[in-house]
Amino acid sequence: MCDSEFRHGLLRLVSLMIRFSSVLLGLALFGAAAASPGAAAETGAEAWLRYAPLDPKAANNYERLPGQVLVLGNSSVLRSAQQELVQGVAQMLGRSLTLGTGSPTADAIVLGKLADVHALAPGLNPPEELTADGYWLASSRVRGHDCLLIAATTDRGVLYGVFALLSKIARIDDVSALDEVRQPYALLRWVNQWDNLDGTIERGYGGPSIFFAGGRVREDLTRAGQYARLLASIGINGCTINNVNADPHILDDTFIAQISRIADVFRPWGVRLALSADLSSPKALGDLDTFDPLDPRVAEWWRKKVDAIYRQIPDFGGFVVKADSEGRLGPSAYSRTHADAANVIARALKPHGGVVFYRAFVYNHHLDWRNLKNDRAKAAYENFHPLDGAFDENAIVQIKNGPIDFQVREPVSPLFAGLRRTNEAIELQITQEYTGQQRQLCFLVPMWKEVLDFDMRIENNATPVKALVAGRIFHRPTGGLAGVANVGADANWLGSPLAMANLYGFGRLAWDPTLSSETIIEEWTRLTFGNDPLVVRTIAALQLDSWPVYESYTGPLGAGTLTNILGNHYDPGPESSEENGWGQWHRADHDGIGMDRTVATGTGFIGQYPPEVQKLYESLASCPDELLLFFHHVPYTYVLHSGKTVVQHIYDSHYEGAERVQASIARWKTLEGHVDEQRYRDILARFEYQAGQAVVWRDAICNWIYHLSGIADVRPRTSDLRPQTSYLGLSDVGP
Ligand code: GCV
Repeated sequence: MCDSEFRHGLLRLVSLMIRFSSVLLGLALFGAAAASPGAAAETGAEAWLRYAPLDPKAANNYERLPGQVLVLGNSSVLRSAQQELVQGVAQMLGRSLTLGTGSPTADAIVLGKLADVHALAPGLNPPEELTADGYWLASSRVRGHDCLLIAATTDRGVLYGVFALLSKIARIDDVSALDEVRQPYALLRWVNQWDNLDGTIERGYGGPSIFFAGGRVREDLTRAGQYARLLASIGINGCTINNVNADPHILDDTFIAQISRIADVFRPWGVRLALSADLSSPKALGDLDTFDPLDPRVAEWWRKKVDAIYRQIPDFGGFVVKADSEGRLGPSAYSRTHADAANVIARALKPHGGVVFYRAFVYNHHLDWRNLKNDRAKAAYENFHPLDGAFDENAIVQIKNGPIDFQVREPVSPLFAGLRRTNEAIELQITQEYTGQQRQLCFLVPMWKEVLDFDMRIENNATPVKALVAGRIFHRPTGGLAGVANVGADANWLGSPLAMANLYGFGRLAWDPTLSSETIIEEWTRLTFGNDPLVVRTIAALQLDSWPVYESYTGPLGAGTLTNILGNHYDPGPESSEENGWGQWHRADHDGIGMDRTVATGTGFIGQYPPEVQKLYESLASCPDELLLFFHHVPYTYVLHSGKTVVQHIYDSHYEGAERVQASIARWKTLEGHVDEQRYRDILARFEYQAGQAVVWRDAICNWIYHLSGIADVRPRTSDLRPQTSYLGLSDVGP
């Protein structure tokens, strides 16, 4: 054994001893807490709610945390808040909080709605007015005792405040003198699940459904309840549980009773259950001979159906609707508009406080690819902009972030600026359909930040997408963010431990889109892997690099993810985009590449943006390199702002991307002994697999572009990287 091996072995031994002794310490000190899921093998099931025991030095910071918890009021959400607090404090600090009632008899953590807090301490007021779901954390004297108040206007807000306090403790933040108000940026913060009733999940990569199996709601809904807890911890307040390609039978009367069981396990976490509905349901279920939204019988059908749902699920959130899209039936069957379709459902929901999210993902997938003026990107705006103002107040148009379909890089959808008298929500995709399907690392928060921060310059004013979707610019009654999550029954929810940063990040951005990617990933890493600075630094950096890295070997210069769009959306397959009606064209031929979407010579798509943005994209001089091929068709020899030709950029970025993934392996290996063995090995294997996949992509795309362009790489290169596609049976065969 050489010296360094010996030192390494010794270090590992010491680290194991430390971990062993802290386990013993944990067992001795924390009693029941040590048997908690957080102390068990790290499968990732607890995600960012591990509440791992703090080391004694860190725990000392919380010596003065009150030992009593007082809950003002009684509801299932408040009970969750109390239990969460007791569990978190026990696991992290090894202290058992005592439960009090009435008024504090010792220093206490006081949980309750502001009105109830005022009954105890009339003079106490937050520094700013609390809106729905916002909370106030404050250190204050109450009836002679030092108290930590967690107050809100709703029970749900109190629960959010408890999660915030526990997150601070887990990240060793100071909680000794708090006076902070946190308010959600947008009212509606939902996740969508694309679960089918047979238990499969469309574009799900984390195992089968936690809700359905064999055409029924699962008997055991433990995971569904745990999911709601995770969602609540990041401020998500609604969840649709079934695929937007909806099976009409979800609305069968007998099925609603089953679904109400899922609502029951969501309710204690303040998560409203919602459903995807098929617009043709009145006819498809055999009740009527039509689903024409303007037929009074159809309106009556929806009203009765919705009333029946609310009888069983009083806090039902509403519906998401996909219509006239990818073969789904829609209002066009009766020459009606999308507003007619949305409103017939919205009106049924209105008396109960429900909402309908109507998806703008409407396009013709039989477009004539030979017509260079055809452009799928134009579809959402063309369909919905003329209807601005025609949607009811509780209808929301749900718009995918980009005009195509969750590609690795797209400009923002111009429709965000095209609706001023209509509620909007942005749809982001947490499940990594086109971005590595959780087998490859791609932290999407930086991409989402770019979209949310993008300034549409409506009437030459600052009008960022985040403010538009929250309804802040045009003073809309509601709006928000929807994330397609698709968690499954795998222990770690999304099929990969590092991918959970995307779910966490979605929730944090929906709550506060002004948070930076760096802040979000640091929070997530500390909560998920602990506070070891090396671990935090390394994982945060790997995550922050991962989107540009993935883009560099899969989707250059805005051409779209050059994947097999007709099959698994995962392997390289640039030829599959062309010569079909799906409209994910990159128009690569022997002379050049890219879609001409200019007003001057192309499809005219750019004309859908407000003037300042049009100007930015229309001109080659100002169009950013990363979106060049989305907006322009150029010869391979076209010189980018970077000084490289397009073709050379494609070669270089693919080689660099593959090298950077290879380098991730070494970066990850620095964490051996700093991360629990189970997750260390799992993630290492994933990086090794990804390094192989990056080589597969590099070689496929470089060969393709060479054969198309006939222009050789100026640096003829070979690589010593070898594809490693055998990991965990994840070959290059897609889902
Ligand atoms: C649920 C893309 C996906 C489909 C998805 C669709 C949508 O086309 O590949 O699986 O369908 O988007 O968002 O409706």
